[in-house]
Amino acid sequence: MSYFKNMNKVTFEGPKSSNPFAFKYYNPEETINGKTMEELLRFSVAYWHTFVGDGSDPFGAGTMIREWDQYTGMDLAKARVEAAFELFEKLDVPFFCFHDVDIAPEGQNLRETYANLDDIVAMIKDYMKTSKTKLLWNTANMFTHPRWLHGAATSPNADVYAYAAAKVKKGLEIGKELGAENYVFWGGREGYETLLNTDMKQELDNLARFFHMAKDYAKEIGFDAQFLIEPKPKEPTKHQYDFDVATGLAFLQKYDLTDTFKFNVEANHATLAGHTFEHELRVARINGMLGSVDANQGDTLLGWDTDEFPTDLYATTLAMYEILKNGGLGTGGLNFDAKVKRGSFDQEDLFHAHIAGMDAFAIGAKVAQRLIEDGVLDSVVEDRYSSYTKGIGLEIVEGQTDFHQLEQYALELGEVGNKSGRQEKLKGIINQYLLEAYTGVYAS
Ligand code: XLS
Ligand code: NI
Ligand code: NI
Repeated sequence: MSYFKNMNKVTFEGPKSSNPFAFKYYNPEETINGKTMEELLRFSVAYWHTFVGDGSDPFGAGTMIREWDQYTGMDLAKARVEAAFELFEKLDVPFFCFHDVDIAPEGQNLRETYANLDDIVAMIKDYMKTSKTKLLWNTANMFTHPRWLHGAATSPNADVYAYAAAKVKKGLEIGKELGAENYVFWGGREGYETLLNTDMKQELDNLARFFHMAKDYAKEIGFDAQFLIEPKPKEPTKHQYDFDVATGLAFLQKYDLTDTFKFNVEANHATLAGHTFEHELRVARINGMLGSVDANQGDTLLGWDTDEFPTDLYATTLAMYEILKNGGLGTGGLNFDAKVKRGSFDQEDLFHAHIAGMDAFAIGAKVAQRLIEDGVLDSVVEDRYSSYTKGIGLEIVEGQTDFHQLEQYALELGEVGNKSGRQEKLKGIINQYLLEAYTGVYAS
């Protein structure tokens, strides 16, 4: 059965096209710094938002009109797989991602849940034989069901902890079965509401033990996917332990897990942490820990995870700047952890949203590559830090100074001179590069 009958395969038509169902900037075959856009951007569809999300919010019921919703239970799960692979093919995306509960309903008990998963995983595996779309990552949902109300691997209840371990064990087996390139841990309720009833040290120690056991089990079954932590500062718990990349990194360092994990950086989570998207990417990159990206955007006027499709070209440009400087994303990708707005309830809106997101990152990638090629920011940074390439600066960098020597040097200085940081000039230049992209200079 076809779920998107009126849709054809989306192809690249270029910036002059007025066909709403064509890519204007994302040309999978075009190369950027030696890689095709398809290889560089590694787009992924998020199963939960696109095939499960119904548009409900705290004030109202679901709004989405989805043909597969004529079914329930396992029939619905199967219909979603059919719809998913049809959409993947029509959008020509190389990857997808899911939580266990997105693909199959939970049963009365864990054994039944496993059986449901086994059925659907077999069906997905079958589809993957003829589809080019691969699994970027899977994960376990350990936040929706009431059993997780106090957390999963940080729950005060050891039975819940064991249940969580079983879910992740199964998830790792599924990842291996479907050839997942990464496995994600987003600490859905790994945090706390109040310190009055919380043993923070025990919860963090337990979380680290959990990650070590996951690592050991993946090794045992020969599942060599990259493990990823996805930081988020708040929501659903008031304080989440994986607050941001820097906090996550300190945790991984303390518990000897830096070799096992990298980060899955989500734009909207950066906003919630009071950072820019590029800040989080930069912290991950300079520490060799940038693994993958949840490509969405938040709304700075709203203090929650709105998970909008990414359309802000300034943000995608600065994000792609970090990704290109990182040499790409390795086994990671740009996963649209993004949902159509509640008022965009037609199935065709799923196409508009993904096309807009893919085009936004394609423009970002082209502009960022030009900024790098022209050394626009590098030359400024190089000049700005040039005092460390000679004289006293070089001695500082080479570790040849101490406070006595620096004091002597400072006493002889009189007053110091500084140079302008020129940030407005740089922002103007970035706008100029972006406008060149709009006017089609980068169209081919
Ligand atoms: C929620 C997270 C979630 C993860 C996967 O805010 O972004 O969707 O990406 O569990
Ligand atoms: Ni996410
Ligand atoms: Ni999120």
